Amino acid sequence: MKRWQRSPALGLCAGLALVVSALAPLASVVMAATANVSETNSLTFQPDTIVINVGDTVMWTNTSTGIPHTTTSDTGLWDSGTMNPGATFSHTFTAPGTYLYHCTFHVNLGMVGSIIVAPLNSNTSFEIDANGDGTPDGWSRSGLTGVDTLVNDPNTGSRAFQINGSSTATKVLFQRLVRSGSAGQSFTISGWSKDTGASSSGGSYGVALRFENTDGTTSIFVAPFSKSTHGYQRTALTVMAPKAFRAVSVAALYQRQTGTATFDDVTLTTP
Ligand SMILES: [Ca+2]
Ligand SMILES: [Ca+2]
Repeated sequence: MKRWQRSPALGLCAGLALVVSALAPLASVVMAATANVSETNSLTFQPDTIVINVGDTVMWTNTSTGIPHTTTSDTGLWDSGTMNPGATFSHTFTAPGTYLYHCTFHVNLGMVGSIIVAPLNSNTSFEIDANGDGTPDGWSRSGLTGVDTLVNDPNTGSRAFQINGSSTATKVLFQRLVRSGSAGQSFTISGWSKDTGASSSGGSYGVALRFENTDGTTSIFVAPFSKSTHGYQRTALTVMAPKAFRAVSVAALYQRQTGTATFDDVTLTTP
């Protein structure tokens, strides 16, 4: 396992964060993906269930030869109105969740569909610990000890992950995704944390994104939390990959700190 504390880039977090801030406005020119759904002669959406990422767009096209359709959100989020053959309608999804929809004309004949808008990583709210070992399933430890564990916390769901500061350790709960890409690709990291006793003179405290670059180097970016006692606060940062990469990790980071930090909803998405 690669160990975060050996990364030469980690000490440069503050500087990198400044660089990221300068780059962030460029993220808006990076195109998100578009997923296509057909409205068919057989009174179906094809495919009827799709999984996309935050920021992606779904485009519906009436591919039938003579049947009007609609794409209409069950909750009123969007409504195409009547779409004749050849017509298209698009909607961009900006928040994770499951979105159900239907065709107004044929809902009683079963013409329904669903869009699942997913973060890139899993178990983001730390709710799942099927083996009961105190580590949220799908997440890995670096620098953590037995005192760093899941705790009962109602921020989102019923669990959050608590890290106790150490003046000498870089403590990281991370999830690694084997996902390659090129320089300039954008990701957004976000998360929530509350803290008791963090020190302004301590190390980094935040949600981190780490690229394993194809040239063997690593690049680390941190969306910081306040280094002080505070209730739940949210942090988020959009980052452009500085180099071609072969994997990315998202992490809760508590480096050479005092006190206790509790993390929840640590997510990696495409903006
Ligand atoms: Ca939670
Ligand atoms: Ca577990």
